[in-house]
Amino acid sequence: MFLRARFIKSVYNLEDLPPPEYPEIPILGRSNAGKSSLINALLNQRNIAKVSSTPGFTQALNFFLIDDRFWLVDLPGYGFAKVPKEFYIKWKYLIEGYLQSPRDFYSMILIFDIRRIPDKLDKALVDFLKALNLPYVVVLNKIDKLNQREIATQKGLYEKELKLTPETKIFLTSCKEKRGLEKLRAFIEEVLKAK
Ligand SMILES: Nc1nc2c(ncn2[C@@H]2O[C@H](COP(=O)(O)OP(=O)(O)OP(=O)(O)O)[C@@H](O)[C@H]2O)c(=O)[nH]1
Ligand SMILES: [Mg+2]
Repeated sequence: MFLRARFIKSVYNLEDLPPPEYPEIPILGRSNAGKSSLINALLNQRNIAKVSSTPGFTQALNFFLIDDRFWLVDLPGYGFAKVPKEFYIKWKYLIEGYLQSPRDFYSMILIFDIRRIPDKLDKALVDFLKALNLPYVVVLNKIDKLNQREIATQKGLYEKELKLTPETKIFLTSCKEKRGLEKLRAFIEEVLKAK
């Protein structure tokens, strides 16, 4: 169980990244997938990370220090319609620059809305992480919206489309109904201890 979470800072430019003092677990995914909600759910806090039904809500890298042990980093999402191309280019520069910085990444958490079909942006993100050899786990969120059979089908689709290896850990969660979070917390504990 994580006990104490403290918001540290919002980073809009790579020059403003805090020195890599703690193990870092960034949360990546499409806009509206539930990145900010996942942080709140994991920490059992209502609104430490700001959640919004407006896609593109989180625009900075937001650092949260958990129990003086590690950082969870809430990232701005990609891929929502109706934004100028410059916005995506800026996102790409910030995120790619961050992921290529010499930091103490323990694992990425890649979160998806399980109802969606993975598209080329999702695939590009996974390919990027693979190319950099960055460790990641996959979270399929919003399972409250589907039945068991649909969940199994979508999970299979993600494995296939993102070319996930059998070793890739996949967590099924609902931030809304607080499901599947204990396993994800246990995984975080495990990576923190293993390194
Ligand atoms: N039904 C359901 N809705 C969820 C779940 N998780 C998040 N949501 C909703 O999805 C919307 C987006 O959630 P956010 O956590 O703001 O998403 P985000 O990935 O941080 O989005 P950006 O900051 O725009 O990148 C909000 O309306 C949430 O309430 C879930 O497990 N089930
Ligand atoms: Mg957000």
